Amino acid sequence: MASPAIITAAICGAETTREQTPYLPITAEELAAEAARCREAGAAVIHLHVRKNDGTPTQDKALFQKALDAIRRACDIVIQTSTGGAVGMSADERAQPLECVPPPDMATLNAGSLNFGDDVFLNPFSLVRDFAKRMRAKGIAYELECYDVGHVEACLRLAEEGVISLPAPFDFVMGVRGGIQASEENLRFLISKLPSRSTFNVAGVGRHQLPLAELSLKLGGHARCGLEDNIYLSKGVLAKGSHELVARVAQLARAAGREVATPAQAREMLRIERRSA
Ligand code: KMH
Ligand code: ZN
Repeated sequence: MASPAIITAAICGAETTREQTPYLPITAEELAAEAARCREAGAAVIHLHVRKNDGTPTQDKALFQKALDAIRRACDIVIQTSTGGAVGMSADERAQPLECVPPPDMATLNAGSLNFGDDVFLNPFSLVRDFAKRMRAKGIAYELECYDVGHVEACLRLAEEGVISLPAPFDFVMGVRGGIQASEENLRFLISKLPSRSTFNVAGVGRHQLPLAELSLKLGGHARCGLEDNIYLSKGVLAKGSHELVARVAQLARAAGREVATPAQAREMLRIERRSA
């Protein structure tokens, strides 16, 4: 019997703009309302970025604190803060959400560098070691973000060094221009590299989001969806928020014979303590 499927809603991101979609949440209140709609639709985890009021991506601690507090008031969803931020940000800038009180349940740990469209997303080993140490000190669970197969292999080396411990939850981000592309063959290859008893989530970029979510759910993995990675529900039809994509992925999970995980089930599976607001 396959485990319940954890749906992660990436509701904001750093790259999607209001010009591309009017449904992008920006303020703490908008993020909290969207998080609650996603929870209602079947999401157990929110992958969280924040923006300044003008839409500029930021990793500002005070804005993360406001968003975390508002989401916690709105629902019981697991909150995974980004430590990736936007390309070009410094390590200290990116690490700010880890300083919030109480800390987020979870955070991303980006496992390696890559060309990111026309930019470069830098994650040298020194940064990964530093971020893993900061998360461990605060009791924050990590999801290992892998944009290519070498990043999965890098995680195995980091585990040998004692920087991370295995098994761990991996997230295969597929379809970034510069990373591994979104195909069944590539997903099966990534899964073949996964250390034993580790779990995988799949974040397909753009039009690959829903097909890759469906495939991941059939192969026993979890799925991430939302406006950070894809703004369309179907060809030419904007999703009126990440919750519409979550509802679709929840249908796909049930069709694949998977129960949709509640936040409480996700906390147990991801070994996360419930923190009070
Ligand atoms: N915005 C991307 C450059 C994360 O959240 O940890 C990185 C990102 C990854 O979104
Ligand atoms: Zn992100």
